[in-house]
Amino acid sequence: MSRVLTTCIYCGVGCNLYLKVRDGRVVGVLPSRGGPGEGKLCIKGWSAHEFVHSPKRLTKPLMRDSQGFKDVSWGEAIELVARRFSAIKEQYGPSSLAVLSSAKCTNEENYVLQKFARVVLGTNNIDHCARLCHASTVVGLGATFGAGAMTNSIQDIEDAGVIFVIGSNTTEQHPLIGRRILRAIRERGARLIVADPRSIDLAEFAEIHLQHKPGTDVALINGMMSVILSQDLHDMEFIQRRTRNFEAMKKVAERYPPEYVEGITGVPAEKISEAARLYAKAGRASIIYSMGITQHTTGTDNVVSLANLAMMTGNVGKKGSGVNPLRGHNNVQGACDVGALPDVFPGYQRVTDRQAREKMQKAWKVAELDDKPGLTQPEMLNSAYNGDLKALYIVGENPMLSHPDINHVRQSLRNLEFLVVQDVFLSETAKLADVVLPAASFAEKDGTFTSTERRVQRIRKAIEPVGDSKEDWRITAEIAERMGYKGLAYGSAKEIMDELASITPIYGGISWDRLNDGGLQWPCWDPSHPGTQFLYEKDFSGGRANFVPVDFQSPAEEPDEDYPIILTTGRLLFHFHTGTMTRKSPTLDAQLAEGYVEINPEDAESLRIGEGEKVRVKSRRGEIEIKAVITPIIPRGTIFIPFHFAESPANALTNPALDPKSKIAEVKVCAVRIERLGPRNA
Ligand SMILES: Nc1nc2c(c(=O)[nH]1)N[C@H]1C(S)=C(S)[C@@H](COP(=O)(O)OP(=O)(O)OC[C@H]3O[C@@H](n4cnc5c(=O)[nH]c(N)nc54)[C@H](O)[C@@H]3O)O[C@H]1N2
Ligand SMILES: Nc1nc2c(c(=O)[nH]1)N[C@H]1C(S)=C(S)[C@@H](COP(=O)(O)OP(=O)(O)OC[C@H]3O[C@@H](n4cnc5c(=O)[nH]c(N)nc54)[C@H](O)[C@@H]3O)O[C@H]1N2
Ligand code: SF4
Ligand SMILES: [Mo]
Repeated sequence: MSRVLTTCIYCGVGCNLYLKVRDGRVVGVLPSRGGPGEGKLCIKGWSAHEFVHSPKRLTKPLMRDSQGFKDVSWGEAIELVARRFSAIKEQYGPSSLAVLSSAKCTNEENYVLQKFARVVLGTNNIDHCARLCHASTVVGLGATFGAGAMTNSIQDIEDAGVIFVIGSNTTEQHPLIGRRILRAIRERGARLIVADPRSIDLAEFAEIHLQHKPGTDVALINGMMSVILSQDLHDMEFIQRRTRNFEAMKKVAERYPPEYVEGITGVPAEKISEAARLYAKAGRASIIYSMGITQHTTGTDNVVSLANLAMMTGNVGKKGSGVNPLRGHNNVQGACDVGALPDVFPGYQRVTDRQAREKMQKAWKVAELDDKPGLTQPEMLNSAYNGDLKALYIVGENPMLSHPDINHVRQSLRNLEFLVVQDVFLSETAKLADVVLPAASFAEKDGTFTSTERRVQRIRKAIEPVGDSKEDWRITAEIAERMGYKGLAYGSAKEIMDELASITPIYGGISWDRLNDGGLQWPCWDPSHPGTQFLYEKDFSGGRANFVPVDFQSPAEEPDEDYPIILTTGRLLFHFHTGTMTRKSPTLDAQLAEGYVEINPEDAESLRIGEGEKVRVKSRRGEIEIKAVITPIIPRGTIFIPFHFAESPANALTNPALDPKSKIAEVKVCAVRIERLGPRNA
């Protein structure tokens, strides 16, 4: 038996683990003492190997004919993909093609894919699931501080006097960060504020639980700021020395006294004041947030509000403080960093900036690069729906379950002339493809992931690719070569990182040799730079940080007579997203094998719904049948459905309405109704 040190494939915490290997198979996992998990793993980490040898793994390329899918050789598959991409590019132009990249894949693979889109297809039409996740963080923290990433580090949480968790179910979704929060409370006397419409586990440990109505976060935060201003708890020294635009902020915040905010959020005014005082007097206060904040039509405004709150109290640029978006996928931070976004090259260098383009043209040895930002994910689907987008290359994403309004997604994907899906499993999306390409999993390749705390860490190949599957970057490179471009013919993933680092200033000092001892946190400017534990100690990206005052706006869809209940959606501990991997893990599947809807006991009583009964949930976009779980975790008038289960897909119901600033969809609020199916179906 041998063991290979690598990084967990599931969430953005980035725990280190060993894969135990026997006879060319991964047979188990052991935690590593190093890394953010400190020798511990959550149940997903402990079972991270279980999907690898699933009999359902894709092992051969598939091609669709009139009978359905048939196995084909790599040669045939690559030849067809290259020929069709080239023909569509020739006939309709580069912007008729698009690429969805993957936050499950390595930095090296995402780098290759964005280079493929830009250089070989000739378009900036590249995006990935960060659009559905932290697009509003990238825009909101970009506008206030300068960079859309955690300002501080995981270890920093334990230096905070007060921890303010808002819209993050940390103990289920980032369990090894949840553990730090609990340890900070228990061992260091940290005090906890939780703002979440649901009574999540962390709420039990909170001194104050602000249980506001979904979609009212801007009002809530403005309310806290109005208290801070009226009680003179703001940090005038910090404001004057390090920020701009305070007066405008003050004017807006003052319009939100807590009594007024109570009417919008449903949170008692006194609780809002108490939370404001606790946060402002902490000395060191850390804000931790995630999807409860970002996935709204006001997602950018929500993020900006948290930055405003932190600036007003001087809680940025020092240990134990900051505004900390918990990034979700194992490598969603990295996929953004290396340019799998339609408006930026690697390292957030803008495609509209001539100097940046010239630099990339030189590095990539091409005469010209597209100077217009490409399509975002929802724009790609709409463009396919309208018939403008003709071909889509989807790598490691499952929009048929993960995007809002999946009836629309299905029609859009069906409308394409050519769909290629590259995955480790035949996902709901792959089932619609013309060609399916089998990818090697994290256990079968080398590379790096960048965790939520900007830490670039190694993954290491433990076994040979399962079946005929190949590393994602090799597949992309073969398509490129077949299309006549040799610039992706790298010898190894390490070689890709060297090129990436050479043109990405924040990764400038990163090389594989330096990553063996715990990884490096960006910005890491040069080979002697030690990496950066927390941002903005001296300067913000633009010198000073900006207050951006924002007013409260209601969600796009509110309950009414026809659809009287608010639906919010999200995740559970045991499953990851669309379940492609976790539902193939016997350990995780045994914990929970079926989806459900959380309904408050009083709502259940008035609707005469019993525990475990199947109900129908309907929105303006679709309907599903799902088991009822009656629980006081969820407040009256709201229901919660996890989006993990294909049999009861939450995204058949959700609203695709977008935040105009970041194009993130409002999957955290829409209006629905519940119907009984009657005793026969119970
Ligand atoms: N087990 C597990 N872990 C995961 C994932 C997974 O699928 N499974 N996915 C990973 C990914 S990609 C991500 S992005 C993260 C997401 O991690 P989280 O954001 O923590 O997960 P969610 O369940 O989407 O939502 C978090 C909380 O938002 C609350 N909420 C709902 N509406 C509102 C609102 O209007 N305002 C506020 N303040 N809160 C609201 C919900 O009650 C919920 O408790 O998790 C990562 N980790
Ligand atoms: N209603 C609702 N919808 C949501 C959300 C919500 O809170 N509510 N959250 C949104 C968020 S935050 C996110 S991040 C998205 C996630 O949306 P997706 O990223 O689309 O969901 P996943 O199921 O994680 O899909 C990842 C795919 O990658 C495949 N894969 C794994 N490893 C590899 C590999 O090495 N190579 C390749 N090629 N493929 C691989 C998996 O089999 C899987 O099919 O969902 C979003 N959708
Ligand atoms: S906390 Fe996240 S990174 Fe750590 S073991 Fe669990 S899923 Fe993996
Ligand atoms: Mo996410």
